[in-house]
Amino acid sequence: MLSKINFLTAGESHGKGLLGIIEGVPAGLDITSQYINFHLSRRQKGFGRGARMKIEKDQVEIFSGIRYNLTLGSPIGLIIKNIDYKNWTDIMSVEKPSIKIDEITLPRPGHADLAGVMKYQFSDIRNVIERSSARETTMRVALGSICRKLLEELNIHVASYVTGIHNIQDHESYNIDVKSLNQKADGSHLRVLNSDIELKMINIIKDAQKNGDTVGGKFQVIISGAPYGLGSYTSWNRKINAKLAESISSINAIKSVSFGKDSTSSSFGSELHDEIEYSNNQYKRTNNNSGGIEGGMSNGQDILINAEMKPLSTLTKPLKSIDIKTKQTKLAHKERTDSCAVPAASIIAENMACITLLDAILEKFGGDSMKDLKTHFKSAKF
Ligand code: EPS
Repeated sequence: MLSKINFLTAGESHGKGLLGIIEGVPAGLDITSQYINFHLSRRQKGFGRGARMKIEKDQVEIFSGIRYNLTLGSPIGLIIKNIDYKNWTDIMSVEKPSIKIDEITLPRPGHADLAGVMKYQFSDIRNVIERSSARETTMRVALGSICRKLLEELNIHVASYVTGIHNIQDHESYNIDVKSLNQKADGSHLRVLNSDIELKMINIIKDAQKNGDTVGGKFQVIISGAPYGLGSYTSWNRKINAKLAESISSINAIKSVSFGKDSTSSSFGSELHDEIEYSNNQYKRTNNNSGGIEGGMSNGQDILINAEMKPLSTLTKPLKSIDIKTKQTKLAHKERTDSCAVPAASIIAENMACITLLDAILEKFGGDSMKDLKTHFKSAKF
């Protein structure tokens, strides 16, 4: 549902690497590969990641669209190589390999495997595994970080932290500015703000690893500095909450997205809605249960997005499945995997939010260059 930004990624998990193109970023934005690499490294962290993250050191090559560190207004092309590709050259060969490669025929419950082979009429599940892997989100973070850099120039900041792992939940509310929040979360093994529960969470992940199992969790993305009126109530496909929900629920293993206060249906209306006050020529709200969005529009408060991630579906203690060749009951296919990727998902969600928010900013304010955009943005009522 984006209207001003267009982006596309390509690449298989164990192929040569990832390609990304983003179009619609105004000219004159200062961006370096170091900035993008910093955000790529944030996605690679988190307790519970598997051996793959020790192999990859994600580094971007800017292929096009940037000259002397400034965007040209043309499509920006990025490349990120897979270091692990050297171990997969036959399995992922573009040409038919000279040696026989065994097909994967045991779909993993919860993964894209079964629906994928049925849809594309494949006999080898490898064809599905490769693109349905969360490796692809590396490029989304790289493209999203370009949008983030632009938002930062407008004093809009995007952060995230983990609010739950398995059955351990963080019920605290934090009153920290968004920049410090990210620094604190980046310093934690699990992106949690409450160090009292971090060890319990780590132990749950360790137990799951020992049992060949995986765990999911929850996180919150927080956006500060968004002006009034991103999105619109006028049509179903212009609502900013719908656009953010679409972009964040597209992240692998995300099962739900909500805004503001959790479980709003159990509150009375009188308890939930944020009363309106006025002082110093500004409207103020007593609370932010709405998560900064009312009527499909940003309302000048921080935007709060909650998301829930299911436990990953590749299990080293696999579930029952059916061999798609013989139709015999067997245990599902085992792949190297992560036991928990909630911290990584929260970084990916930050970056998907950046892309979506930039689209909404460009829709409302427009501008071919950063100079134009900043002039239009300054005229906004906060
Ligand atoms: C993934 C399985 C693991 C993860 C991968 C996502 O990869 P591998 O099969 O190579 O061990 O590490 O995530 C990434 C590679 C990444 O960059 O996040 C899966 O099946 O989705």
